[in-house]
Amino acid sequence: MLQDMDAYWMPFTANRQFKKAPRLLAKAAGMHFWTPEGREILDGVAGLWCVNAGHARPKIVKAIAEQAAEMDYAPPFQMGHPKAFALAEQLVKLTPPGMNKVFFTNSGSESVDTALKMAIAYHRVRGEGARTRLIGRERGYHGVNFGGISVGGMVANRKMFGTLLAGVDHIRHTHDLARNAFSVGQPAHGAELADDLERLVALHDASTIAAVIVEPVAGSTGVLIPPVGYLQRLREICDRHGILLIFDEVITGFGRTGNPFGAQTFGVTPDIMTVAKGITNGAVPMGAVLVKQEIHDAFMQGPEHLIEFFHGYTYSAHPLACAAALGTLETYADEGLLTRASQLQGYFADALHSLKGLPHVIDIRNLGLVGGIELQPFAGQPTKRAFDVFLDCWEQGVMIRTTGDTIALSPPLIIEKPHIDRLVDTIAAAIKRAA
Ligand code: PXG
Ligand code: PLP
Repeated sequence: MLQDMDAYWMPFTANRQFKKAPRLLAKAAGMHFWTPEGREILDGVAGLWCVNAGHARPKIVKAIAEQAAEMDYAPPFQMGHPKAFALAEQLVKLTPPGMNKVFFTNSGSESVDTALKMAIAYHRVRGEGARTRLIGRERGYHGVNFGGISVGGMVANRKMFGTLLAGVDHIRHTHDLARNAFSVGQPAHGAELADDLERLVALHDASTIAAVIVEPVAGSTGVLIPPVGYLQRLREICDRHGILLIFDEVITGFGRTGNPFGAQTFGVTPDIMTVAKGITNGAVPMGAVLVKQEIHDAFMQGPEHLIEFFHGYTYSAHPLACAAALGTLETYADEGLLTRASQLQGYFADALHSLKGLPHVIDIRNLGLVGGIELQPFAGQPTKRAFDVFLDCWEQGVMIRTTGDTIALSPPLIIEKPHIDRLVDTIAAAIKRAA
């Protein structure tokens, strides 16, 4: 029976195209999905950058099932439950030194809006209430809520939605095909692009700027790896001017770049980190904001019976999400997954860069277990060539993701070398056909 697909308005989907030729998933385990007909699909993108330990991992499944039976829900305001505290303690063991406080949300978008509100409120509780301006970066992706699209820099996600938040500005993106095409790992050129923040400080004055938010590796826009020295320079400029630095680690968190967080891979500690996705291995929606001790402490003043931060979600620290996250962190620890990308990245890089020279491949980018393959668009039809490759790979039993004309890869961190070979071989054949 053909399922009725009319009622569901699908997110970030070409709805009409999809409903004419649906791609349905019915089952998942390890490195694979299966369609309802039982066709096996290799997962080249960890679902949507989130299933870092692979699918249907026993400790996570068990934790969720047991928690659902024991306590389905507990209100998070003026109440707590043991797993929320246990999870926060576990998370701060993974963060850079000093990032000791955890605020729970349900998604990356909520984490971003929470972090932006925290930054503005932090300056206010310290008596610098004029610091309200937020700085993002061109081509940034910070989710889809109004705060996130305001600091974000992907035009399609912004242009339909009016005037967005006031008082936001953007530094330049770091993509530079002319100087950096086919760099293996971090590109050599572009640290000086961080100085664009000095331009905005000169324009607005530092006393009006609350925070700068960037992804350590820009994922959604097509995998842009930060140039050597760039993030260090951004950190220095923020320090010079009393501006908070927020790393949006929704994709780079939980092992994607070879360390628990991108902050550790790049050796730069932000003031606030936003995470989601891999925190529960994608199994239950959850996000978190990880914060330096002194930011949290600045709020802890006034009468003790008063709420210090007027913010939170009905489902903050949801028991099922906390259980899933604890099962996830245990799985990551058991199998060394948070550093596994650093061992596999050489093989992954070689495989990806073997695609250099194929028709229409104009750049290949990689770091840890993230890869980007940028294609020359068909004249007058942006995004179509990459979408053709995506559809071709799906037919061949491989799931990839495309954004603009870039193929983005972010396989589960349990991937083995033969899977990498199959992934890259399938993409190579599809690129040759997308002529
Ligand atoms: N920040 C970053 C850096 C992200 O990558 C979000 C925030 C938002 O998270 P939620 O959980 O609200 O979706 C993300 C999410 C893509 C793609 O095409 C990437 C994301 C979401 C949807 C599509 O690469 N990342
Ligand atoms: N809208 C209404 C009318 C609500 O009562 C609430 C929460 O109580 C919300 C939105 C926010 O929902 P959530 O806390 O799940 O983000």
